Amino acid sequence: MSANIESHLNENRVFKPAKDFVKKARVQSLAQYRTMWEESVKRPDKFWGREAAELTWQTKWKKVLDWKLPFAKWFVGGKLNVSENCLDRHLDGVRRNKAAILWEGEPGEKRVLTYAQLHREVCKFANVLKRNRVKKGDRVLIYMPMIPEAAIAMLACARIGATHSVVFGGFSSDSIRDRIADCQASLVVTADGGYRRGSIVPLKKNVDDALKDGASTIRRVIVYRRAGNEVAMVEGRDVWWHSEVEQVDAKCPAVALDSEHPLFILYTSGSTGKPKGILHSTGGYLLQAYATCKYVFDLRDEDVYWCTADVGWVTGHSYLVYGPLACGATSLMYEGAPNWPENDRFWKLIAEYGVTVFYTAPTAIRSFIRWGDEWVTKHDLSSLRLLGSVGEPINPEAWMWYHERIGGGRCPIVDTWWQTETGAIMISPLPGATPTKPGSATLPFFGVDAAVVDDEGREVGVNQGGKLVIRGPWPSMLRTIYGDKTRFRKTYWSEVKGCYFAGDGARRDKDGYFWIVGRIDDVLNVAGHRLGTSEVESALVSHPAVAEAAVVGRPDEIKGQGVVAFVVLKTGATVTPKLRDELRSHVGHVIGPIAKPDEVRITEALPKTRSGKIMRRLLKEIACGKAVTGDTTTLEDLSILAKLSASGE
Ligand code: 7RM
Repeated sequence: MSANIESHLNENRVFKPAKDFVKKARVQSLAQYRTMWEESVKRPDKFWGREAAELTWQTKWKKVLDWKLPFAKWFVGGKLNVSENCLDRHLDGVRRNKAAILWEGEPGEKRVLTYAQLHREVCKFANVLKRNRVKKGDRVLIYMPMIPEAAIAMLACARIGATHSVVFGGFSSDSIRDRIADCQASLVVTADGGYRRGSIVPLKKNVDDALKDGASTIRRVIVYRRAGNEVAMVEGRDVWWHSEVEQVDAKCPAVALDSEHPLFILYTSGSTGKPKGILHSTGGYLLQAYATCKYVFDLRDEDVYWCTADVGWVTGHSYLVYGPLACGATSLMYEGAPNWPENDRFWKLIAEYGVTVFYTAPTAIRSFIRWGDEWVTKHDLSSLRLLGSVGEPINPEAWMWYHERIGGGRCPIVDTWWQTETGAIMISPLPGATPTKPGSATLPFFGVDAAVVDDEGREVGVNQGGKLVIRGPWPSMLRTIYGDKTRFRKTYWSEVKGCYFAGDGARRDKDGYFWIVGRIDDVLNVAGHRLGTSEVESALVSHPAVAEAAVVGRPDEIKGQGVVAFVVLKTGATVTPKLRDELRSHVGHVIGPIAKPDEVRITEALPKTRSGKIMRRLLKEIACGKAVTGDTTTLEDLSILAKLSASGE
């Protein structure tokens, strides 16, 4: 944490929003931002009430906020439907035949869905869900490639009040099985396969494997034909999307749902082995997804907006599907990898579709830098007017490259800090108002009272490191961990009294700007993906040869963090050259390829304190190839240190 703070402390460049950008922006000065922010925090009922009036409500709310720490209810008594807000309300005017989704498959196919067409497809699929006995409140698991049908399935659930849980297509069958068991889903929506770097990801097969022990709550699997790969259909359980859709009509009313009705559950890693089911609501969630799209991306009807996140992550939920559609925007969706068939696929897409607002992750930016500028300069990127970053701290070097090479020096960059739990952007510049500094997420969004505090909850001084907390509720906050209120309270609302804490460290500079350092708990951030160290550890110990494992992160130039595993084998297990690879693929199999350790170190023992706690600080230093420093007096067996340092082959 301290090393990171120091490297940022020398960063003092400031970039003011350009005059022509300011002229058209919704918020045009820092002073205007501050006035609005003051009101939003002091009078949330007034601020959010005004914003919420821009959405369509079937019944107006009676009270904006009901807060009994840690449980918030927003827009009490209000009724609305998310799919109606994303679709129906755009159909009466000029947006009716405007492109809602521009889609390109990895192999190169193109599709355009206007708001009217998307509405029709969503209504039909909502009727398919109903036909398959999905009712309001039921959970539906979605395991799809990046195709419009992923969004259609989500919106169809929202239309009838079913709660969806999207599982990222890169997760394994074990992950699917665990999530189904946790949320007791009754139906799965999937595809035969999806394209990634030229090969087909066997999605349906992974679903079959997840369901093969027969003990599942799943009654029905709906399969969309995308890649044409061969799949086995289980009689009585599996049906084709296409034949189902032929049997329903295209009218389906949007059910009026309580503002607090659960819209979705999204699983994310925490500091224990079991991912948490983060539960989001209807009214508050939609409102903040909408308001952040409006103010942070300053979206216009004429924009072509592109968020590169997968729908399986929260960024895909809020900024590929719900936020932009609620704004009536045109959103580009691309199925595949950035380096397929070549390293310039993203720049080709931007030039071809005239993308104006581009939102991606620092890890992607660092890969682009490594691939070389020649891939970028070949393409005309002059359509771009605004750039965004999310997922991890963006280092000033990557920020500057993004600004100069992609933004041509003219596009503001919005570095947006938020989490699966927060549902929507929490700290970010407003592009026409906030002067930016490379590497800083700058200032809190409206209604967000963020602070950096010490262990006792006292605000720390200028440029001092501490815990990032949010003082009080915000509309799109998680409502609970599905099925575990105790864990919800303990994880997020007990670390710092009266505040929300979700594991990041930060400092504020003399201008009050936030500089997020990254996780200070046992969660890693590998290429923008959250990964619990204990999740990887339990995957490792589920291998027959492993007795014990400890997993730590180490800095990685491209991925931000890499995974290093220290493994103690069971007596009798032999170290063969293949074992390290086998353990890596085992983790890939149990969790998904993103969790595969970069390095597996086989060791005789792990460094522990006398009370038996693994000394992760030592392991981190060893994993980074550093000399072990600091206090080792609590270490039980000092001879372990020498052996550990030698464990890297
Ligand atoms: C949206 C998302 C959340 C964690 C969070 C941080 C890190 C995300 C930034 C960032 C610094 C940013 N949800 N993080 N954005 N750190 N600056 N702009 O990523 O639940 O998957 O991850 O990601 O550590 O706690 S997430």
